[in-house]
Amino acid sequence: MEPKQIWKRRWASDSSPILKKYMEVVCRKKSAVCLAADRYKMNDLFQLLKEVGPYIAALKTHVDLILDWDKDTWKAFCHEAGELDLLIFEDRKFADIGKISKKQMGGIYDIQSWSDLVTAHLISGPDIITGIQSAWKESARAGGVLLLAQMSSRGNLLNDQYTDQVIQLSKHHEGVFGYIGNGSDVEEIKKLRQKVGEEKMIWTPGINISTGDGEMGQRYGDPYDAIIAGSDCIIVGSGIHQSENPADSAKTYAEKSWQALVDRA
Ligand code: 6AU
Repeated sequence: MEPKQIWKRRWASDSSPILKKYMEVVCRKKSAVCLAADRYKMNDLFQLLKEVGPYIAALKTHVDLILDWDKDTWKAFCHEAGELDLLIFEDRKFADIGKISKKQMGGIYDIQSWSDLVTAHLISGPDIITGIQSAWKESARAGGVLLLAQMSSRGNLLNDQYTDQVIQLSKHHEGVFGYIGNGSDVEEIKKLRQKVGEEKMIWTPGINISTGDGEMGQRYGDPYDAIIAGSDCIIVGSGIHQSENPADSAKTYAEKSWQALVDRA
């Protein structure tokens, strides 16, 4: 199936190059899986990427979790990810004022030079989107912001009213790629899709084939159900990287995600 059949209005809208790139990668690889690569050593990350890379459409990093990080090794890692036809998504959860968030896209990690996507909270107001986008522009790169509209963790403070405000303030901003939604609850995803409409992405963490509660207040929902409810990408961490065979698990999540996209179309 082609992106335009799967995503209809999201494909047809005159959207950012990153949005189109994501939809094309998903169709090429038949996977709407983003791996949350929460490993802490470069060797472990290289190993995971090698095993799982063919079955995922995006790689989500927390660059500041890596104990032996250095610039050159990271550059090589990003190059390998690029060779595997992936989007690189730094889950930085920016939250400061626009000009500081712009600076935080640089700094030691220089996120603006290698990321395709980043996460941000809208708590400081919409200038954060402008700040992040201007950092990418300075690096002559295109990128997209995923705003946290909901969260998967127990007791989080992102209530319905907050979600509404995030969407109202940002829905028409071309620098916004889409929203993070709560993958552990199909009703929440459906509500979010209604509020967001058809033009922006919804990506959902809190996904595991073993649904229920995870560690430290994390909650999990089913991969297939999340996409049917309106998610465009399932973000899976421990379900893949802590399984006995990460490649087999990634393949299973990829198949479920693709089947759900086809069934939803
Ligand atoms: O599958 P897990 O629970 O091992 O990993 C989930 C990943 C982690 C979190 O930092 C991230 O998803 N996450 C996010 C994101 C992507 O922004 C938001 C949220 O509400 N819940 C959540 O778990 O790397």
